[in-house]
Formats: sequence, C-alpha cells, structure tokens
Amino acid sequence: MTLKHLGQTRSVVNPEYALLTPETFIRTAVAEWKDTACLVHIAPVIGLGARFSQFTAEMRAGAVASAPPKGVQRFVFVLDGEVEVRVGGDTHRLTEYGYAYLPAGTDHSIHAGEAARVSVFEKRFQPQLEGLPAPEVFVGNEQDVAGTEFEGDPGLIARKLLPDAPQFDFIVTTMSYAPGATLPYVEIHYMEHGLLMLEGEGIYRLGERYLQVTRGDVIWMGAHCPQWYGALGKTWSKYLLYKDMNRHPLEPT
Ligand code: UGY
Ligand code: MN
Repeated sequence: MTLKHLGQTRSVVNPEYALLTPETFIRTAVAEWKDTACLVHIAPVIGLGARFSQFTAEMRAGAVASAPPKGVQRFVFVLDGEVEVRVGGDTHRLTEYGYAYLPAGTDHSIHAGEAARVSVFEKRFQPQLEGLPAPEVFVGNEQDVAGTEFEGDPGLIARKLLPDAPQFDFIVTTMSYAPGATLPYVEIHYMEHGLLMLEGEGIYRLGERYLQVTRGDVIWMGAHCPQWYGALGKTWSKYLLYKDMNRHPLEPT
C-alpha cells in the first residue's frame, strides 16, 4: 500500500525516464477539451525533452473535444465508455479499446454522450523528406487486430494499431505478456516511448532500476533508456505503447 498521505509514491521522474503512478496524477483543463479533466502525463517539458505528449482525458457526459493546434497529429484510444469521432462527414463510434488516428490539419470533433475515458497521444507531424503523401485518418479496435509473436515467443504478442507505412512518423502498439513472459533482452534504442499499463502487473526495468508497475501506470522512456519488462501475477498483462518511427535520426522532430 502506498502511504500517499505521508508523502510516499511509486512515481519516479528523472532525465531519462519517468514512472508516473495514479496517486500523483493532477487534473487540469486543456482548451480543446470541453467538460473534460485532462491528466497530462508526458509533455516536451519533461526530462531531456519528449517530442510528443500523452494524456488521459476524462470526458464528462456531453463533453466535446476539437482538433489540436495546427501541425499536430492525434491518436485517441478508448479506455472506458464510448465516444464518437466526427471527421470529414463520417461518424466513427469507438467503444472500449477502439481507436482513431487523426492526421495533422484534420478538422474533427470527439463527442462523449455518456462519461468516457480516453488515452491520447499527440505529436507534431514530421513530413518525410521524399515528400510522401501525408497519412490518412485510420480507425480500428485493438481487439480486432491480429497479434504477432514478438521474437518468436508465443507468450509475448504485439499488435500494431497503425499501418506499418513510412508516411507515419510514430506507431502505437499493444504488447501482451503471459504471466512470466519477458522482453527477450534489455532494449536500448534512439526512439522514445510513452506507455500506459492497460492490464495486469509486472516489473519494468528502466535505466538501472527495477520498478513495480500495474494497471493505470504511465511510463515515459527517453531516447536510449535501457528498458525491459517481466510480467508477474496470474493473468496476462498488456500495455499501450507509443514509439516514434520512420524518420532519419539526424532530422529534427
Ligand atoms: O518495440 C519496442 O520498442 C518495444 N518492444 N519496447 C518496449 O516494449 N519497451
Ligand atoms: Mn522499446
């Protein structure tokens, strides 16, 4: 038990990574999200500077969100309840684990008839040097996405929620672990991550530390942060994972 009223927390923030646990979450208002409490977990002001933001939007019944600032892409993933995404004359109803990708400059709105909670990632779009066409609106549900074994392990299933195409400058996946399954080795890469624990629990190695993580926790991993996960408990664990992709490492993001 965390003795939060005595100043205890599992949260850790440093220049390379952050584990952010619910007892430290603060609700705030964000202009585009009406009747919504926003829990901004990750923003460029953190540590060595993330190039994206990650927040949870707690939408009250009747809440409406408008598009982010110019040049910014948005990915929304429904945690609880359902929302409607209205874009280009279409209405997409997203239920639990439903998601939508909205390219930069896409006029759209997100409506919650009843209270809903959504996880949001936003990133300023970095066009491809070759001038590929910009990515298009993409809608799906995580539960309909076929999984693939990560490095041949049937106990570790990756689901790519966005097309694996060079137009996209980030990808969002889910990683599902059987109890006892682990990442096969400590990963170190120049891409950064935002992570939300959706189900289950385990141990996350970040840098030199091994930290207990459970459903509802958020992690930021900066570029080159050593990372490894081992699933514990009796049920599968699953996390939602943002990663920048498909751009030259010398190009500014
Ligand atoms: O693909 C990845 O970067 C992923 N395996 N990383 C992670 O789960 N921390
Ligand atoms: Mn990784």
